Amino acid sequence: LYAADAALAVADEASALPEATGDARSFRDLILAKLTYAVGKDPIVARDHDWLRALSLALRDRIVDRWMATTRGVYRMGGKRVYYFSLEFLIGRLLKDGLNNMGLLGTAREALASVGVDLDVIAELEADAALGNGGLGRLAACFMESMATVGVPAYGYGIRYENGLFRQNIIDGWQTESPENWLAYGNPWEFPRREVAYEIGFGGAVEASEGWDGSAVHAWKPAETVLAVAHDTPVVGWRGLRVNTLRLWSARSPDPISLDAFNAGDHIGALTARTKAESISRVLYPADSTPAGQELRLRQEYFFTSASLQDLVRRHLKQHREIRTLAQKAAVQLNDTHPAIAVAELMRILIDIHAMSWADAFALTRDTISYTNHTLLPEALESWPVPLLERLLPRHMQIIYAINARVLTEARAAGATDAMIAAVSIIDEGHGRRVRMGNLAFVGSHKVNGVSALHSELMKETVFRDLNTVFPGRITNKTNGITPRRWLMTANPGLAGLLRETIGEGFLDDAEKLVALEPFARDPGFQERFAAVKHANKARLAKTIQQTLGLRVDPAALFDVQVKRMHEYKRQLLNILETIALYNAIRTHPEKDWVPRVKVFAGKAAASYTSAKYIIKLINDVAKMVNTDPAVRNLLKVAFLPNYNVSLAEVIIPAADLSEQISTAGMEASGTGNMKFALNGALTIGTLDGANVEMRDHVGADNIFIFGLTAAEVEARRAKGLNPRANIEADPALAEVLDAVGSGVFSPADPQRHRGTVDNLTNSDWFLVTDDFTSYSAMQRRIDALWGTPAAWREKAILNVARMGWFSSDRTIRDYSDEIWGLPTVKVG
Ligand code: F55
Repeated sequence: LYAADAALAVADEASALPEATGDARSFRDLILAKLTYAVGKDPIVARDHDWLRALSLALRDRIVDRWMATTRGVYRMGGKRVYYFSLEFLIGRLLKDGLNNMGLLGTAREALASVGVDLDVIAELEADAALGNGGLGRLAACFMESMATVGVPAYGYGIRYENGLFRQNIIDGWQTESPENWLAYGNPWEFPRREVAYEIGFGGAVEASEGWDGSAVHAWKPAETVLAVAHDTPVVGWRGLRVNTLRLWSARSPDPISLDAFNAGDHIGALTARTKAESISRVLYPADSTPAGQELRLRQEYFFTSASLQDLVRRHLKQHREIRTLAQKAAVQLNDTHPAIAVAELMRILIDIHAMSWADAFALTRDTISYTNHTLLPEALESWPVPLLERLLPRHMQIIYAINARVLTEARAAGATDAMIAAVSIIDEGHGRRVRMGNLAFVGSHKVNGVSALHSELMKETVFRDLNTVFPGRITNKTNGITPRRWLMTANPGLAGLLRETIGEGFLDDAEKLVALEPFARDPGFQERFAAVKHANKARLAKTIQQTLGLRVDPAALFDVQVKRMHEYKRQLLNILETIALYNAIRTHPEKDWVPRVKVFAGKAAASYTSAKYIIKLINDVAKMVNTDPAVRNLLKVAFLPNYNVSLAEVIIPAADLSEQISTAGMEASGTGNMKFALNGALTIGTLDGANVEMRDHVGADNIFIFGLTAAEVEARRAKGLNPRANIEADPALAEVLDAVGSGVFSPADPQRHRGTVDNLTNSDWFLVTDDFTSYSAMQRRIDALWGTPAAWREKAILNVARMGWFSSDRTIRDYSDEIWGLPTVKVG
């Protein structure tokens, strides 16, 4: 008898607990064994955290069986593997998603209930792994799950940050940041691999000598070395059929302590080398679109890129013996330019270590690597000062110059003008000499992709125009997607259950089968049940709002939601200004039958992004006034929820009626939150930007609320000169709002507080808030009108769910596999 069984027998007598049956019984026994022998707790005294750990370890055992089977199978097949290089993996919690994919959600619930533990309560205690900033990091996490699902053998490579994205606190309406400590209770999902460690060099010099055939041989002698140690996390695909690996690198010092210094009494100095080395994997940069210019960031980029390339080359040689076949067996996908130094590092490995010729090495590098771009904003394109690269990575700088010389010669031969040469060059001569990482990634890749149809077209016209001329056909589009396992099944079990009852199980394996729902869109009985699920999700969010903000909101109101990173181009400001206009209108026209609305906001601003922080403060200032104004009669509430992360998104998104996707057209590369909302039955108010354009094509123009200038119109207006004053003059409601904000109506204790925000809008308005305000406001009133006809609203919402299947990241991954990686995929299920 297990000690755990004995303890349980005692507990069982004390209270009448439901009996577990069948699978749940054996799973309960596994949980109890973990609790006893791995956690070291008697069930009688175990706390919630202990149960969470025990359950996670029990689930992990089941996953590991499949993991080894997958890994063995992949090895035996001898085929190609994908290596997804990303400085960010915004994975969130893994327990429920893992249970769901393993088909163990019900089993685990029953097993725990039989020992008096509530799965939902302990699942909430899991730390949210926030190893990313926003969409780019979350996309990497969705892709990992989809690659396991559709049978793409893949490794995700990144950094095991000790501190993920900062925790956001809202104090008196202002954002403050504090460190996030996701590893505080340990991490049950990871396996440290101390034996898998690589040396990563920095600094030093390059020694050139003559090889046996008279050619130059280069040996880089780094001045410093850091160790990269692997930590592996299994990534389970749908139905647990395949399990891939997320391998995150942790930095360690080769000499943990200087004993000489320590013995001489310098106890702190004895640790400085170690602290410096290990700082590389200490913290995620909260950069979000503007790259951090620090040396540490470049060290992070090279650290994980070099470790990952060393690892995959070692794996390749072990299995295939021959470096020349690398591109047939390995596809390296660069998630933005953060790992772009891979181009130079792989060249260095091939030339300096494997003695390959330049031409062969470059062909092999290009055939192996491909690159995804996530932004066109010029200020967001990564570049590094030449002197910094020269000092930190001298051999790579040589290689970059050599690549550049050949690319420019090729361009010249193809007829490039001086201006084109300057644009194609990896070295930017315009702003002090800098290495353009986008250009390096582009020339070192066989395919370069954007993340929505519009974005990929704009890439060809803007940042990569000349590179596209010199290398026609290299740019391709891969519209983003989201995993329906996490974003529908796990986050919205109520809707997933209703869909199953209505259209059967097919959509679970193939999200495009959601179209089977179309015939039910007008069915009153189905509409009722659909609305009931939404209502329950809204009641849950209302509870969260009450608990975190002490604000009561009515689940019957229209829940209007904008959650995403705080950024001027995403235009949370447009939303809050329109909210103020509505507030004014409700007070001036109390007789009208206003639609009760709850405006929900959440999102982090980069710590140094002052204007974004002022927008957060403005939202909170407005909330304070609106939420307590009796004249509003509860028709309008404003809630800013602190610390937006994946776990909070899982509560907010299923509860939304209206999804705000209102970026200045041409500026949001794709968006992925837009897809999550629509899949969960929210209607979208949005501009023709990013993937909104394709969402309109799929759900139908009648089922999405598009307003505002197009990307071409935005460009034209900027070219001819913006005129915000004219826009303000033309719309009295807007003028009134700006007057109120600017004169301190919402900040009576500090009337000047929002002056800067208003002045910026009045004098420059780069993001065209005043240009789009009027059409946005008009569209909101049309939305009010539709809300008044629930059957019509519900029909549109249901059609959104039915038609969003194409935005599954399974489809995206199949597209990458077919058109970039050259890999087969399998049917799911
Ligand atoms: C993080 C660090 C730096 Cl240095 C630059 C950018 C980022 C970042 O987080 N970018 C990001 O999230 N970009 C987003 O990528 C999504 C996935 O492709 C897109 O949907 C979204 O439009 C884009 O803004």
